[in-house]
Amino acid sequence: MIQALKPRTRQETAVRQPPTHLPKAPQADPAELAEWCDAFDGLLTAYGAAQGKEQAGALLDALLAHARKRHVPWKPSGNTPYSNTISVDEQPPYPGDIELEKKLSAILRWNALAMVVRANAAHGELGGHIASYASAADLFETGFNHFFRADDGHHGGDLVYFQPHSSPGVYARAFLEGRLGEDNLSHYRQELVAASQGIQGLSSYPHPYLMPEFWQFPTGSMGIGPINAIYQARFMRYLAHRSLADTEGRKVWGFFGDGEMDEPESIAALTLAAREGLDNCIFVINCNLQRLDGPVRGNGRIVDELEALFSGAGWNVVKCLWGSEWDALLARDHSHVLARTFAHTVDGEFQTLSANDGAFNREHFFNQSPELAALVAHLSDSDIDRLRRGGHDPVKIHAAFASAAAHSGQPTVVLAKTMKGYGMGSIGQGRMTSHQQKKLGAEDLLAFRDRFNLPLSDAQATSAAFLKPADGSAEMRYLLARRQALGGFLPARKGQAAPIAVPDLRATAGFALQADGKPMSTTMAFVRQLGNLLKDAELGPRIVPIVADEARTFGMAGLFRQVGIYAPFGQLYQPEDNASVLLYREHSSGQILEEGISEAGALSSWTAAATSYSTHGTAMLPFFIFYSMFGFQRVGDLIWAAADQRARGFLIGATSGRTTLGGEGLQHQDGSSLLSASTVPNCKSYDPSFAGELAVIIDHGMQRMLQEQRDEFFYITVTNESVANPSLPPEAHEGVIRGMYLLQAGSANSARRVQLLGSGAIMGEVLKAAAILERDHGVAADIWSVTSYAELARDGEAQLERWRGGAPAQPSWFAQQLGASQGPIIAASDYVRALPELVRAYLPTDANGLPRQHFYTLGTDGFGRSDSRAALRQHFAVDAAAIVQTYLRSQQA
Ligand SMILES: Cc1ncc(C[n+]2csc(CCOP(=O)(O)OP(=O)(O)O)c2C)c(N)n1
Repeated sequence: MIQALKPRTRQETAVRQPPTHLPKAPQADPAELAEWCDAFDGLLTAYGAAQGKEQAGALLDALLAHARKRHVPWKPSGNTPYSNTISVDEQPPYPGDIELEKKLSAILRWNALAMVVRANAAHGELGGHIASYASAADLFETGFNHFFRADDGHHGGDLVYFQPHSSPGVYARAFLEGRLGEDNLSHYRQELVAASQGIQGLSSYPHPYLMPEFWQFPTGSMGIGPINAIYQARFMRYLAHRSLADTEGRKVWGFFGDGEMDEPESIAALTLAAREGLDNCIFVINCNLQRLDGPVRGNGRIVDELEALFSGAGWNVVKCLWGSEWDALLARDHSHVLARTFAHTVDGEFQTLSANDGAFNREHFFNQSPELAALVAHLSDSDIDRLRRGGHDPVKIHAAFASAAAHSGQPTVVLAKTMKGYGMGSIGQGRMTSHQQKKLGAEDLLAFRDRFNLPLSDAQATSAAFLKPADGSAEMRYLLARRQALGGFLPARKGQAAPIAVPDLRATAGFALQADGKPMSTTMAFVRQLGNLLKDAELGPRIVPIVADEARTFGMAGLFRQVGIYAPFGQLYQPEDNASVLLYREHSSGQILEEGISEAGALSSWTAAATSYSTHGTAMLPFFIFYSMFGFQRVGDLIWAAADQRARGFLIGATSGRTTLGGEGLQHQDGSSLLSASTVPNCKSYDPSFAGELAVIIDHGMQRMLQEQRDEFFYITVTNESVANPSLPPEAHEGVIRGMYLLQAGSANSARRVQLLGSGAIMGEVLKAAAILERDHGVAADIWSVTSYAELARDGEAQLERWRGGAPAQPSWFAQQLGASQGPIIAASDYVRALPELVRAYLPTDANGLPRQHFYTLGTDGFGRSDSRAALRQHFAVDAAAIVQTYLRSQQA
């Protein structure tokens, strides 16, 4: 029994965040107050319904300004009353057939539940969720029936980010739409078994990688959906401002949980959305007040918290808290007793109320005061039970969505109050454990059937049979007609866009291929090549340079003038450096996305651009350049999601390696990003040493992504250390791409040989070590430039895989290159040893299958330090001396 709703101690009241916005005992003289209120009402009436409100608002603004002049320290609260934002008189007529929609949503609820129950009956460990969709169903359905536009060839379609664990509901709908069959639904979370039978199984959450014709946006990791959705909406504006795609009228809808809003990424970009006036972005937060373990804010009210947060960030907030059944009660609540009681009820109590029946609600909520009890005296307990929360009433949801969709100048958040596990009865609705509920017994299934009046026999219900109305039935005709009116089905993902011609490599990177020993860093070479690519008439406009406040660090300031920084409202000031060639130029059609200090934001922009070929049918080529340590380490999960979304683009990890960024120390020095990158299946990662190698890799990436339309992306590390760049002969190009090539052969006439493997920042030490070995020890050193241990290892694994499958053994590229070599192999890397260790399994072998040569790896394991490059390389034992020493010791072993 809850000790519900009794007067609180002062301390309790403080914890419960007493609302400041509600009518309470006036401090002012009542007569005086009444006069003020009369005058205010008079103003409203004098100007008529719509204009009256504007006038009243202007008056309040003016009064506030006046109060401030008089130093009255009062601020309006960030909260409005705990009621629906759209009043009954503002509510548009409902455009749908409520009864048919009710029947359809009952069927969808059932099929979503049946999918999870059946999967878990077959294999107890499969998991899945019922309670989340049960609470979100009406929100989704109102969207599907009345708002979500699909791509019909004219309107490009809305983009919907679905709450991941509510995906059974989306599958259930696709089943009724005829896009999925019973065989698919029966293989929910059984993708491998399904594939072995030639069936498309259903992925647990939205995964475009696994269901490439269905899901568009991966949302399974909480927080990724919200930040990606905002940057997607922003990217649509970017495309339009740059005249690359017509995104007018298209919306991004993001459906997220109230618990999910605790993730930092969920709220990281709220101010950006408001600042850029993204009225094409609508968030719908399903405030079922619960997360996995329990209440989101048991001792407070999440709706109030989110309202203050979003409105403070500059969003339009629409609250949808109470269903139509409350209208009459609220209309009669002249003394505001109901409003005051809501305001004193914390979410922990609202949850308990949702888990119990009408009698309980009467006793513990309405019977708190005689006045409140009187308000519901005419209602039976069942009537009280039927008082829905706003997020379960399509009429209220529709009003909220319509107002959100029509709102201009700001993004909108709809805060919809629901019940977790709605309709799941005593086992699921509002229970602490509802999130985990996935196995339902016969009684529970029958109760659910009865609760939603489903046309199922006992046998069908207890066997969790899927339910589909007959073709041509009123339900099916309605469902299909609604989608037809909105342009077709969604989600639906496209896999191709028109290819883009890649400019000739010699034209854009001749300087790098024919470097003739010129000193430059790979970062400089990258910026120069990018500058040239930007000038290409076809490809240039499709390039999206992205930085997170480090363009100057990487020598990219010249691009500010060349292509401009995207700023939706242009540049409203004359920049301080107006006369400079490196002028900071902002423009509404600027090309660079300057994201400020938000790698998460920049990565989200990159994802939107890198998937534009699919979402907008316009291929783009993003280059996000960042401190390599703040990529895979900092926003690795966003990169993983981009990989899932089949991103195509370049990530450029600059100032890379543990020792090139001398003075910056432990938190900046990266020894692991290439290792992380090697674990992302569709990411190809490279650590080039020279400008020519970099140029070939970029060209190769563009061919694969833009021409061949392969769903892969490239991570390339570049350094800020200027080195002498050899020219790159054409015959070396294949090796650069496949992971290694012979950079320099040691002298032919020496009996003693060593194979030195170098890459990226450490290549200079390898070259020095080779010179020392030749000069001081008479050892011929063959130098191999390893551009990618990850690609070498993948190739080695692919050969092994073929061999395991019965094909004759073939040496990997790594083994082929070193096959005829002599002497120990020593690899030195600016990354942890585990990176070069990736290739150990693929060493050239003798007749017994054992490695022919010793293989030693030197790397930068451990925390970085602030010191010079030379001191750091000595400290990590990756310098020339350490390489020479390793060789000499190998000869004593
Ligand atoms: C980054 C991350 N952390 C944890 C989880 C596991 N998880 C999945 S759903 C969930 C609770 C979600 O609560 P809420 O957002 O309120 O949604 P509801 O199911 O209540 O609608 C958690 C913790 C996850 N998917 N991603």
